[in-house]
Amino acid sequence: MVEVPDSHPRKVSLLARQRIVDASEEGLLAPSAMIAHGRGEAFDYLLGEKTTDSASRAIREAAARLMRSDSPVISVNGNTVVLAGKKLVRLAAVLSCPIEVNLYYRTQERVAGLLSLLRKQREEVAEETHPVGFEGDWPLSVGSVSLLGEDPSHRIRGLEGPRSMCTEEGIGNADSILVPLEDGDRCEALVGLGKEVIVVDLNPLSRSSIGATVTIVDEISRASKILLEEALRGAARPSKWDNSEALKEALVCMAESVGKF
Ligand code: PTJ
Repeated sequence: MVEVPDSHPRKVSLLARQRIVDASEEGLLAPSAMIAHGRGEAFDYLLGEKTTDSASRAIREAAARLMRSDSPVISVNGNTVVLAGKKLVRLAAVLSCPIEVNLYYRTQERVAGLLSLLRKQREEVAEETHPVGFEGDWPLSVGSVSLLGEDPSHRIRGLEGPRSMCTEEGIGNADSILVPLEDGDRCEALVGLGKEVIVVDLNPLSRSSIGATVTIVDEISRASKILLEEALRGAARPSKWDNSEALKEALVCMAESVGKF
């Protein structure tokens, strides 16, 4: 592991990269995980590696919808668990919802490895002091977060192959689903089933970004932290959300950063 001094302007990005490299060596990630990460980094560079006002609005909307849904679920893939697993465990504890490992490049070994990492992350989060604004028994709420995906007996209708495998109690029964770094076909199938699909994707032009109910164009680790804060604030109500407008705003932010030169 390379030492990165605190003064390095891109320290956060370099550490995230290292986490992806290490997890890849441990066999937790898809072979193309680094390509996906690199693509994300390029878009993030154009956003100035910060959460834009437009993304903040999308996060507020996402939190409002997740808070008010009857059966929310957080769907995670390899990159997401490695970059934002603990943050999403905290969010799941506040929303009282399960986390389901649902992979594009599904192998039983990777599902088992990612669930084991999530169990470790859940233990660590349970030992933390509760986040500001949380009322209740933090260790109990965190310990109650179900980690699903090992035995998927259900199928996402309208989707072929291993990507369609899911659990009934998680994605199967969910009415709203948070899916970071999602694939376009699955996003389309989930929307087709009448679910509210909240995507986190740095690429505003991806098929999942375009097909989602609410798209958060932000880096997953940053977005998860703010999602938690918004969920703890708990006051927002869902609006008549115009997702194409939000995507246009993200593209305008990127174009403006190009225009600075
Ligand atoms: O773990 P698996 O098997 O489910 O596979 C996961 C990956 C990500 C490899 C797989 O889903 C994949 O190939 O994804 P894509 O089609 O490359 O799409 C990933 C999208 O996520 C791209 O649009 C990236 O810009 C975006 N992205 C990458 N890193 C981040 C990100 N968005 C938010 N935060 C990130 N850190």
